[in-house]
Amino acid sequence: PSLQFPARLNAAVELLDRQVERHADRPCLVDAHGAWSYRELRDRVDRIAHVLVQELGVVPGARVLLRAPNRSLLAACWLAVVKAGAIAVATMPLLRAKELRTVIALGQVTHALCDVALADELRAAADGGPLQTIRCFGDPGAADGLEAAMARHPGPFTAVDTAADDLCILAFTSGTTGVPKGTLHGHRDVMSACACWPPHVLRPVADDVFIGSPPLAFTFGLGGLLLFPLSVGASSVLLDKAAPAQLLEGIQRHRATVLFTAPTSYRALAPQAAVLRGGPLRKCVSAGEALPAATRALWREATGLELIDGIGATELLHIFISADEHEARPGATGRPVPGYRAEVVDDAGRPVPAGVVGQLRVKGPTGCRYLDDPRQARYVRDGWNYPGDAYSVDADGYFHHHARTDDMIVSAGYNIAAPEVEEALLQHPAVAECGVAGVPDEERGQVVQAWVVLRPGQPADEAQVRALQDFVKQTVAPYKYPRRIAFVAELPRTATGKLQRHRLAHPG
Ligand code: 3UK
Repeated sequence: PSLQFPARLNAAVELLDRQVERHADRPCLVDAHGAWSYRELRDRVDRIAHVLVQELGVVPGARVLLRAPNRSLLAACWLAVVKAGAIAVATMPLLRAKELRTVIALGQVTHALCDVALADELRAAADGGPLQTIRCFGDPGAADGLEAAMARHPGPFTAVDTAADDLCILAFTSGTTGVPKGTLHGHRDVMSACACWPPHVLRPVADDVFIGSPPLAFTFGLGGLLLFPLSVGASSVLLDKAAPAQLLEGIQRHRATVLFTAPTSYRALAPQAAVLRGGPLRKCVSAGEALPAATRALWREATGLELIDGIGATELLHIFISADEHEARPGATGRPVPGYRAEVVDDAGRPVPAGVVGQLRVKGPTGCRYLDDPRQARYVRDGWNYPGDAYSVDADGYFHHHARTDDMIVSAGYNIAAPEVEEALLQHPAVAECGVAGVPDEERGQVVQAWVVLRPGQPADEAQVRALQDFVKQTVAPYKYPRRIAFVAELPRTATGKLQRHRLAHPG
């Protein structure tokens, strides 16, 4: 990919203003409040940018927190912050005051644009910290709201003249374990992400209609539902709620062609997804967690579509190993995306032979700087990012995910990857969802335990336990079978929908 960008670069200008020059009246964003063309989105963005600069005193480099469910106005706020040369700190709607307080303090956040329905938690979090100015939206009648302020500022906003490496994103990792890391990205990173995975793997066109579940505050959603559709002049449907039922309804109603969601969501959708067969939906992207081969098969059987798997990370902005629908191999994530190098190395940093499990490391145009963090030295070495995953590479150069490094169970001297045991259980028809983790054991150090959500009507009894254990023993090496199984109603997940395996044994 060509990754040559001018020294002065503003991602909002590249992604939005350039498209307005080409197709001002094409559909751009759709949400529950209506549809905006590219021209209409730019009009909203420019009004918000005026409000930020003239009324709220936002200066280049200021950190502006954003907090709302997915909707067009949130996307406009994000673009306005970037156009004004400031740094967007988008936060997951599910975050509570305690977590927001950490984001505000670590990120030195001074301003916020917030959905009025989510403002109480933010006000509580702001108390006593650097965040001085909160402007709410979502209540168009409010005299002091963002919409009223936007009405006072018609007319174009001249983008702040930013350097390509000026920062525009501060994003926090999902933190399946431990304190989230703050990752920083610049305007060039945003444009590089748009130049690598989308044209080489997804290959979207201007007529595509994007839809999906990840929040815009998660860079998976930011790329998939805003940056990538804008970069090709396509349109995007933003759902404020994207549980399987709403997602399925949205795909049909808006005739979506490109879908972004996580493996658990594909698994939950699959039983009703046959209605999509033969329809306009043509590309389905799975990321955020390892894609079990069983889920890939369920989706193919229901819809006739082969999932596009890709591993991305907040610190790398978006997907860096992936395979398109023609090159996909069950059980593998794919190969490095053009523009990226990926390797699997041992503890001394030496590449391991084919088939051997080691640490994944990645180098590419979107590798990040971290917000001041003592862990920086562990996660970035010699320009390589170490996202914390155990991988192997096969003879054809396909990368196979084994586990997050924290999700390796060591039992009686064996290394057991929790996702591999989950994958085996998911092939059993009684299992809706499951999570696997190691629990302490006198004799073996750790033993494998599974927490299983059964499909409706399945008995949660001893016979079921034995049936599942036998099934795993026949599917993978018998020493990996879950010696303990607990039946539960739901599994602990992060705000981005990832399974928190460390919380399985210690809920709450
Ligand atoms: C895991 C995967 C196996 C992996 C993300 C797409 O998930 C994203 O970012 P996060 O910072 O988490 C990164 C970690 O998640 N992971 C993600 N995708 C896969 N594991 N197969 C996959 N396909 O442990 C990785 O280190 O929350 C995903 C785009 C942007 C993103 N930020």
